[in-house]
Amino acid sequence: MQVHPSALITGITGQDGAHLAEFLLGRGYVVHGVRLYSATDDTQRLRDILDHPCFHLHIGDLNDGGALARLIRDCAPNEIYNLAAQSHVHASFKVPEATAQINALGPLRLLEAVRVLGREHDIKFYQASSSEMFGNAPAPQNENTPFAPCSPYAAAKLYAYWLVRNYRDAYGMFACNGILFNHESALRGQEFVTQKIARGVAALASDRDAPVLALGNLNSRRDWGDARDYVRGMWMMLQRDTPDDYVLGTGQSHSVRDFVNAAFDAAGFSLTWAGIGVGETARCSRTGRLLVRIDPSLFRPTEVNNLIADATKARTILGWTPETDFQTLVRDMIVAAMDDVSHARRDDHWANGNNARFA
Ligand code: NAP
Ligand code: G4F
Repeated sequence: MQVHPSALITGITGQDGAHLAEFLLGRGYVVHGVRLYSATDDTQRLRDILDHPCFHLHIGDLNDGGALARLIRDCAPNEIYNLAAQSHVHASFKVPEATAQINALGPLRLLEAVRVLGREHDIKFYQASSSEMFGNAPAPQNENTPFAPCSPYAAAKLYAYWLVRNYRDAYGMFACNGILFNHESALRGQEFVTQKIARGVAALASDRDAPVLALGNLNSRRDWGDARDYVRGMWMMLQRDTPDDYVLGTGQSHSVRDFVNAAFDAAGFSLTWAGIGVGETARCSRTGRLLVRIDPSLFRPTEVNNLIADATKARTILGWTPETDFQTLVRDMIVAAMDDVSHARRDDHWANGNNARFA
């Protein structure tokens, strides 16, 4: 009888959870996904795999150590991927304590559960660490770059990072940190800048009355890759014989302004920028229509200015390379956002009584 490897994924309803689950199911895994209890349907990103015979959803919470221990005992996974987090950096300034509970103490609860169950030598553990931990350390950043977190989010992630290393050293656990730079996809949450831009551009392209795209800091630079490349990298880390920490990123950085220009370009607009600081705007070069403005409330109390990955270690040891370039990523996100906007408009059209076709 064939034995399938099994994985438990926290944060299953998020961008990476959905992509990783699909990737692992494609490799013959039994996948157990952990989602928060929700009275509303939060499984949109999982719609293609919900009926898969090897996919199982469970209620759990990184704030509830007992529930996590019971899940690990009952699911008996070979691999745990801890992707659950309060993952929004700006929000972490508003809810720093809740962010620490989930992002710092959550991984502690999971690691302790594995240890208390006596499974520390047969479960491999992946922790979703972040390039935000580098803060404003000089670019490019790699595994040897000193950390300098500049948000409650990054500080909490750094606690978890060190905990993973400590559990590896102290208890011999196979525990890895993936220090991942920004990665995006059509499944990206709408509060993150790439998806906000993609959705905003799609709305402006299809509706003359759509709101102007309001953004914060246009000058920060990020190393943006495609989430599907990164979930493959997470899995690769756990297939090694020895645990270690790896940076994943493309090695290319672009400013938020670059992303805005590329996104409008993909939707057929060319932009003319004018003004400086909070007065900066972008208009359609052909019609003069106002398309982008600055909203100072979106500035962060402290900002990470420039992230660029040096992923040499992942390339040489894991054989990992990202397959999607920046232009393709932007274009794919715009195509998906346009598609969603046109579906929503069609649904509205029929919902508003224009359903003579079915009368
Ligand atoms: P995401 O879309 O925001 O997903 C986060 C997931 O965590 C959601 O499913 C969320 O559920 C869940 N969650 C929140 N609080 C929880 C709790 N108390 N217990 C259990 N689950 C909880 O984030 P992502 O982009 O997929 O990122 C995955 C992980 O990688 C996160 O840890 C993030 O910090 C880290 N990371 C992401 C990037 C990136 O660029 N995407 C880069 C580096 C590191 P709800 O949606 O129901 O709240
Ligand atoms: O899209 P963001 O919110 O992503 P950020 O802060 O880089 O964090 C993401 O990547 C991290 C990895 O480095 C992850 F750990 C984290 O979980 C998350 O996935 O913002 C990107 C940049 C920032 O500099 C921000 O100030 O875009 C700037 N920005 C400008 N206007 C905006 C906006 N960000 C958001 N979210 N919304 C804006 O309107």
